[in-house]
Amino acid sequence: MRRIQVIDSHTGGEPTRVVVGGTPDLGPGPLAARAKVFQERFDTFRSCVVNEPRGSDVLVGALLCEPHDPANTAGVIFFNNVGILGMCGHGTIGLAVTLAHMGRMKPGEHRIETPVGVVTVVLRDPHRATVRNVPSYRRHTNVPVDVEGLGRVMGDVAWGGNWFFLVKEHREELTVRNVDRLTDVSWRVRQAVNATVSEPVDHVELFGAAVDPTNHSRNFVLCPGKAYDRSPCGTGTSAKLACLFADGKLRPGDVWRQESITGSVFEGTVEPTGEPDVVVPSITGTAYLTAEATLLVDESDPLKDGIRP
Ligand code: PYC
Repeated sequence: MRRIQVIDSHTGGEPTRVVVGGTPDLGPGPLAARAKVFQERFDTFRSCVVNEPRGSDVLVGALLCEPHDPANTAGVIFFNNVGILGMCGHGTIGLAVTLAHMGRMKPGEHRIETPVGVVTVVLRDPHRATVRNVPSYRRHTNVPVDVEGLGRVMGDVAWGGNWFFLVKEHREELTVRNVDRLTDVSWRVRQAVNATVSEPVDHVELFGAAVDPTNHSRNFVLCPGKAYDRSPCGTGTSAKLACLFADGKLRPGDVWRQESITGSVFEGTVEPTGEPDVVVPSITGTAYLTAEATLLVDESDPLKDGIRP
């Protein structure tokens, strides 16, 4: 019987499963190189941890790694039901709260290595953290895509640690009871975007009016494996902040309150980098622990590696 130790949390409703023991040996080197080893040689481990019967489509895994630079607090490789994520904002907040619970992170500032660069996390209290993300920017503005059954949809292509297509104008109702339709629409938008632009866009965001008037906007975010983000999505909010900055609608010091489809909120701010329209976004959110567990992997189980969608 193989054993894998995990700690689960949720950040604004979106779950994170941090793998803290029983992890595969990815060898030394920067996180991007180790992520490649993880993808090429340990994809069954990924699927075993996050997919059914131990997980679900919505679960994001976080493989806790030794940092390449010992001055950094930790390294992490995020993954989901279909593969590896470049960065994950809600997952980094979940990781910080998990490391605090393990006694491995004290309140204050910490550097975390990811496959797409080093991010900073400030642990504010046992539940609240701010992630200073990788530099984020808009690549294309108002790209028209022809979506099957919907017609022409316009959106921006932006990087926030993952590639996003951000749609402001649509006729969809952004409510939880409408998620089946939102998922279907966003999936079709994603296919049209992938047939139009060269960036590997794998997340789609629909924006609308916030339900809570103290927030600036509500979003629905479709993740690469067709699950929707229960949180406002840290990398997706970063992409949004970059677009707002490029449009002159958000200045350094302004706080953007992004509401998710479930009503949870991330607060975002930007720091210009000096490069035209490139910002470093900071995302603040709250996470709570939900489980400490040992996953058991019986080598004789025909579904030991999980059910891949
Ligand atoms: O919070 O960045 C995020 C994220 C990406 C995918 C799911 N959540």
